[in-house]
Amino acid sequence: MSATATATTTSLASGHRLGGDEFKPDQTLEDFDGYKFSPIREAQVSREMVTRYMNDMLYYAESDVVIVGCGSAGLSCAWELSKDPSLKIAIIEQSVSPGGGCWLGGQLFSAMIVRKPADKFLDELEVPYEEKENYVVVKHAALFTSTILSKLLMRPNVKLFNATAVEDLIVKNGKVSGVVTNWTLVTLNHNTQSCMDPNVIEAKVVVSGTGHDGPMGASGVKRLESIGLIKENKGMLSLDMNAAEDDIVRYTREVVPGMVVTGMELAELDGAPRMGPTFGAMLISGQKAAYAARASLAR
Ligand code: AHZ
Repeated sequence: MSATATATTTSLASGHRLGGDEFKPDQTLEDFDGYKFSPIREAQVSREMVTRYMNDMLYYAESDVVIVGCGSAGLSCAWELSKDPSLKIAIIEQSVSPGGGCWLGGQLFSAMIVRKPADKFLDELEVPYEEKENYVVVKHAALFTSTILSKLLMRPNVKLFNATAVEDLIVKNGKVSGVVTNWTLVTLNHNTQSCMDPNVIEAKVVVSGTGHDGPMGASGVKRLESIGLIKENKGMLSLDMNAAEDDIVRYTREVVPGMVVTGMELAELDGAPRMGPTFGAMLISGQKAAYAARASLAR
């Protein structure tokens, strides 16, 4: 055994705390012998899952806010909105894994840079970081994403529908009034089948946070352009961290009645530069989008 491994074993055996739980030095491998689970019927498992999902679909068919895209901007918006327990918030994420680009800090590197004063948002979530003069460094972007996700999903007024894509918007009299959804695997296979109609969720406000252009990205503002509700998407500009982060927060707004846009989708709409791997603007744009959504709800 290496010197390092010995040192670790010693510190654990002397009662080192692991993830808040007390390490039990007297527990042994043999304690797992004969481990037996309580009995269950297969149909029971199925019913537990199906009833919950279907009840959620019934309940959220009319939501106060639908957030499209569960990246760092969408997540931050959902967190801010979820503080009001009277709001019913549905998050629609096309991927199986929520979090968008925020599982890594950039170019497959782990650390996440957040420029001040957005560190206050991390404080609120109790995400630890290393302090620098003008910015902070979270040791892994996944630490931010998993923390905000776990706190958000514990809130009773939030439902995440993942593996579900928003295919279109509901628009009535020039106001965005909800979204058209489908299982992502169905959305990806429309051209291989004859007809697979979607589902709908009505919403008083839609927040679109689908990121910059890509296979699904910027889908909200692209749809607004194709149905003539906005004139054009200017397209994301090349990288300038200092300009980009301030721009994204400044541009965060209700773009057309009933639809707020947040995060990098705004760079496509307004022709803002990209910022690359600095995340402060996503967090604060998400927060600001929550305030814009609340203002729209109050009208
Ligand atoms: O899967 C997408 C991702 O999780 C999801 N999404 C996109 N289209 C969707 C649709 N229906 C449902 N039609 C959809 N979900 O939206 C999420 C977007 O997350 P993101 O991390 O790509 O965007 P963001 O704006 O939250 O964060 C951008 C982070 C970036 S990109 C960047 C640069 O390129 O310079 N810099 C930063 C900080």
